[in-house]
Amino acid sequence: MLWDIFCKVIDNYGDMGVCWRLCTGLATRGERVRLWVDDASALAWMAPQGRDGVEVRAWTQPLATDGLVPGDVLVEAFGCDIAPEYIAAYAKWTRARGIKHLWINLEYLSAEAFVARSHGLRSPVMSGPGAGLVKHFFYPGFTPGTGGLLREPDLLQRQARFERDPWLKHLGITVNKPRGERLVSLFCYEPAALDALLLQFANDATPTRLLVTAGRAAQAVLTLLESKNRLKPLWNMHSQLLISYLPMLEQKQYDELLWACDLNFVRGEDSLVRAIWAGKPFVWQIYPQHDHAHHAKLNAFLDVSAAPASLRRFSLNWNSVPGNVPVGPIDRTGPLGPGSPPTPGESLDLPAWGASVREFRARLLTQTDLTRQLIHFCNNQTSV
Ligand code: TRH
Repeated sequence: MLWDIFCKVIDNYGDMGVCWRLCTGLATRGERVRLWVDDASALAWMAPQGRDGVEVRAWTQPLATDGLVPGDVLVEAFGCDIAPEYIAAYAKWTRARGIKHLWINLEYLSAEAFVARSHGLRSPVMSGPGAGLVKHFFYPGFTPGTGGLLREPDLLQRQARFERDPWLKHLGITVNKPRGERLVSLFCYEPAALDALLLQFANDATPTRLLVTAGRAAQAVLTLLESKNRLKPLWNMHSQLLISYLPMLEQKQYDELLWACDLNFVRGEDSLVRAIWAGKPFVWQIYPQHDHAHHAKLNAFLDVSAAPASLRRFSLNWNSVPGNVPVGPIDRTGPLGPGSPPTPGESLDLPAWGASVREFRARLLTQTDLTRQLIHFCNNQTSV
């Protein structure tokens, strides 16, 4: 089949990141894809080599549809409002040939209960150039009855072949093994608890090398360090925290970064899924929404992933969910009661966090991946 996938870049990298993974996943399974995107600039670092079977096209306004033969499947990523010119062309094309139309609305990922209820629902289009067509809602998810998660077929084999030391060397990162350095990746927005986290690492008995991803995470750390070093120059006096700044990585390299680290801080949507597949302890910063809808979404994820109590607390703090204290600085004595700062063992209990993510991952690996589910879903639709 030929797939037309529409993507509007709202902010950050997730819109592009998810769409690109879907495109390559479809191409891997022998499908042909056109990715229509209003701003393809991130692909220059995310996927500089492109991908056979995936054609990237500019989503111009208006969209030039002269001579365009529409695809078999139309995917609207994250309710991006597909160009009306394209919808008109698609409706005309499918009607003229009496062929079935397949219009998929790919939704955001959530662990909330509504996802399983809403996955696959039909929504007749009542007005505009697509009137008379039907959209299908496709919800990624973590439980049976949802659309599943993006996962490439050779993921486990690539992970098994991965060698951390040469990979780190290639990126110019040296880890002081005799010193027992812990490797931590940081991909975040501007969490209020960032200051406390840096302090926690600086005071920890285990030294930490923090690999800070390019963009907002690096900017947040640099801004903080500027004032920290000025106001409290001795905050990291034993150099227990060492910081390296990463360039923009290709998407595949970003995955490898997650495999290489002992602890990953991830954000948004796509890196969350990749952190699960990495099977390493991780902390998620959810994309903040103005109406605080992300609080329920975060709790639903912590529930479905059966996060240990210490990780749950740490995550709520990292996301500054009201009623919680920021992570660290560390109370090395007191029992952990409501509102008291986490003790170090509990706040960074990597063995427990690692065991829980591996268990969750094993459960998710039994699910059919999103791309296969989507192809199956489209093959089984009969409406014309
Ligand atoms: O960038 P994000 O915060 O994207 C967000 C979320 O998707 C959010 O749900 C959405 O509403 C908002 O965008 C618009 O985080 P996310 O989803 O993890 O996407 C990051 C992508 O960038 C992911 O595919 C990994 C990729 N990446 C690289 O390829 N190289 C890098 O160096 C880094 C740091 C990321």
